[in-house]
Amino acid sequence: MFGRYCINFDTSVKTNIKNCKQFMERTLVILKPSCIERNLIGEVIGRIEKRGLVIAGMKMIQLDEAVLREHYSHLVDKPFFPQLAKSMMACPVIVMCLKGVDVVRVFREMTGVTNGRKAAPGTLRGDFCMSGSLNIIHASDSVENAEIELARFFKPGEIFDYAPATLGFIYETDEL
Ligand code: FUP
Repeated sequence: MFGRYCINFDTSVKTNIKNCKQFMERTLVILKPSCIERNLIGEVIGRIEKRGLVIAGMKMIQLDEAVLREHYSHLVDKPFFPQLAKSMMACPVIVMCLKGVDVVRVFREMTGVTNGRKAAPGTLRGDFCMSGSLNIIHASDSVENAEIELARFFKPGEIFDYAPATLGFIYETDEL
């Protein structure tokens, strides 16, 4: 009787997940003070979960100027850097490691362009921001930078290698 409703779950999916290099792509996300202070944590995490991305690491930390000078080294000489650094230190932030197939590109697209006023509706910035600097999210812009940024914010052992049971319904086996 119940057999009729049993889902034919492919038991090889978990093995594929562990072994698949593609799946192991990771990205670093920061929920900025403008996200925390505006009570948008749940909105952002909800979209991450609903899209099917795996949260492999997550913690709250207080940023300081030294780490921001490193993280935004490409912007340190810009006139807006002091304001950017101040806004990033306004309260603790949440750093996350997300995993998924093509996750760097997928999450950049979910984030939207830098200026919230120009970000497309449907993106996180396009739905929740009106500012070019208070734009709620940081997302790594390349696979290479993602690994550098993850090493900056996470210690070994703070990122977990697990396979949520839902993955067999998020990806086909041959996508993993
Ligand atoms: P992004 O990858 O979209 O986060 O953008 P950038 O790395 O170019 O910029 C990092 C942060 O610097 C932005 F999120 C906001 C801030 N910024 C400004 O305040 N003014 C600018 O003109 C550009 C960036």
